[in-house]
This record gives sequence, structure tokens and C-alpha cells, in this order.
Amino acid sequence: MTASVTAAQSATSRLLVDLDAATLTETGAAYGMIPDAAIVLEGDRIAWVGARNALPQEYQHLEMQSLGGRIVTPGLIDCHTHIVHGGNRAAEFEMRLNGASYEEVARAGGGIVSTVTATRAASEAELLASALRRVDVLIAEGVTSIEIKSGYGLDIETELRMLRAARAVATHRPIHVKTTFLGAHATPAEYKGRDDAYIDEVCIPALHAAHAEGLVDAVDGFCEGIAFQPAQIARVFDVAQELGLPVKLHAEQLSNLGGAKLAAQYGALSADHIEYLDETGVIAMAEAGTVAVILPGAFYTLRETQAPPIDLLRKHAVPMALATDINPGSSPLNSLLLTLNMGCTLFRMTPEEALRGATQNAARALSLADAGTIAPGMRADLAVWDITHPAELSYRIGFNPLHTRIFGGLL
Ligand code: DI6
Ligand code: FE
Repeated sequence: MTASVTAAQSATSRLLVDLDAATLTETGAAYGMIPDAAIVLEGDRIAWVGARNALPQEYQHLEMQSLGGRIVTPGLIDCHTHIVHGGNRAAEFEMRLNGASYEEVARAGGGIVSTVTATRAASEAELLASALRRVDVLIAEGVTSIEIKSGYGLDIETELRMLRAARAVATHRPIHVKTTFLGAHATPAEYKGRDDAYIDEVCIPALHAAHAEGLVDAVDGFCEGIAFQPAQIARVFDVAQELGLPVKLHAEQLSNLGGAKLAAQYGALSADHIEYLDETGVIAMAEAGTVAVILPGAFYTLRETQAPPIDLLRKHAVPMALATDINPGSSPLNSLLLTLNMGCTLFRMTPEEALRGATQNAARALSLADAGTIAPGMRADLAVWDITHPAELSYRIGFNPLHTRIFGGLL
């Protein structure tokens, strides 16, 4: 099949035709599929989508662009990343595989502390440059929106620098960025054993400062035995609430501290990881409309054996998203397509759940009201794939069938 897409950089109305199918539309069909579809773009928005033979009269004069019988999905959305960070942990990875214990790695300066040190040492330009290399790989897979967290600075200045670099990603590349303040990620060495003092003296003042600079779209925390207790997270969430910011939480990744339930009490956008989530937590999420963000990259890297409770999430109709969790420690996974495959193979999610997880439900986890589906009024962020069935997106391993990415109506 040969490509026959004409690049039109103007922001006038255009008609995309010769689609084998448009997916994730609002029809009730599997994948929201409309076979033999047409899509009308007006500026950076979708004006109309439907069967080609049902194209309204008013659009019939438009310049037509053929997509050569390909399948179109919404642009993909990676709703949980730590893509801005200094350094990497390859040496630690190697030490572990040569038999070093967790303690030996920590004594050699490894673990999250080493990423904090590298991030503090990096300038904003350096943080941006290294993030852009990773972002470019996602863009090449049809990703049009990402979330980026702070949380490797753990001092006021570096948390702000990370968030400025995160915002700068969207000015250097055609991608939407939602920023998340994750000051409650870990306690830095200088506050060892004084978690509460860290929350009061660094985390909360950093949140106020970042918010004042317009750098925060949501507030996150790491609720875990090795990180922060629910009561400490609640203090940060109280501040988020005062500032009118939505919250989300790394919850139930390694144990069950009731983090998802706590997040749900604050009307959280999402609870993420959730391998150890129980039914009470699932019900709390269902009632609050909190999205379950599934992160198979960390599960795989940590060789975790407890899978997230996919059946319970289905039973209570909790929307599921899938994300990379790109970070240098527990998830050096720089592919959202591979993440879809892992969600299916490791957790038995269906290919349709996986695709909705990286589009529609990922948008919801980020409170992105105008992305994640192909519908009138939504942003014209689309991915055109050289595939004949949408399940191919999660079926293949290490293969990228992206043909064209359309961002804000532009090819
Ligand atoms: N969950 C994780 O798995 C990571 N952070 C988090 O909140 C680990 C981060 C790291 O090791 O750098
Ligand atoms: Fe994470």
C-alpha cells in the first residue's frame, strides 16, 4: 500500500478520506470503529467524523487528503512519566545483575538518591535536552500529549527547574504537556529520618512556589512504606485542594497502605500502579471517578509478581489507563506501544482496553477534556497507522507502524 497523504500546513478546513477506519469515535461499536470513514478538520479541531458516504453537503467541496486506506486513532497520550531527570542508572542495573544487593547498590550511591544528585547537578537546558531525546521517541510513536512529573529535585530550586524544563518541552516540540508536582516522591538525604520536616519545610513551600509560577497542573505523591505515609500525603493534598489543583497518587505499588482510597477521598484524577489494590480501594475509586493508571514497565523492571486487579477494576467499571512511567529507576521503558503490549500480555487487558488506556482514559487521567477521542470539537491530534486491525498496535513487540502523526490539525 502506498502513501498518498498530501501535507497541508495551512489551518484551513480539510477533509481526510480513504480511511479504512476511524477508531475511538463515540459510536458504540468495538473500538468505536467507523469503517470507510472521513474526518473533517477545521483549524486545530475535528469538525466532523463519520462514514464517508454520510459526509454532510457543507463539507463536500473541501480539499481531500487520502490516507491510503489506513487506520486512524486519536494521538496517543502517555499519562504518567518522569521523563525530565538527570543521569541514568545503567551502572546500578549492571551491579544488580552482577549480584550486588540492594544495600550494596545504595552504599555505592545508587537508587533514587543518585538520580536526585544528577538532577540537582543539571541545568534547565541540560534537563530539557535529555528529556527531548526521550520525548522524540514517543512522538515517533504517535504520542501527542504527555504528563511530566517533578520529584527528583527534592529541594525547592530543583523541583521548580524540573517543572520549567517540563513546560519547555511543549515549546520545543509539537506535543501537549501536563505537569505534575511530585515533591512527595522521596525524602532527600539531608532530611533522612525527618520526613515530616521535609514535607513542611521543602515539599509544601515548593508546591506554593511552583503554583505561583504557573508550573503545576496536578499534585502527586508516592504513598508507600519506603516513601510517605497516607497522613503525610494528606497534608500535601490539603494544600493542593486549597490551591484548587487536582491530585493523583502513586498508590499500592509495593504494599497496600490504603493510598487509592485516600486519593479517591480527594476526588483524585488517578491512582497509579495499584498492584496491591483491594476491592475496597477499587470501589472507592469507582465512586470518585478516579482512573486506574496501569504501569507495566515498573512491574516488569522490578520483577513484581502481584498483578493489578484488572478483573475488579472491570467489575466496578473503573476506567483503566496505560502509561510508560518512564523513569531511570523502576521503569526505563521509553515506548508507549510496548507498554500496550505489556498491558495485554502481562495483565490480560484486551487490545481495546489497551488502546482506550492510551487515549480516552489517559486523557481523563490528565483532565484533558479535548483529547483522546475522535469527535467534533476535539483537538485534531491523530495518529495514522499502517495496520489493518487496531489490535496490531498492542500485538507486535518492538515494531512501530506509525505512518503519519497529525498535531493540532497539522501533519
Ligand atoms: N514509583 C517508582 O517505582 C519509582 N518512583 C515511584 O514513585 C521509583 C523511582 C526511582 O527509582 O527513581
Ligand atoms: Fe511513577
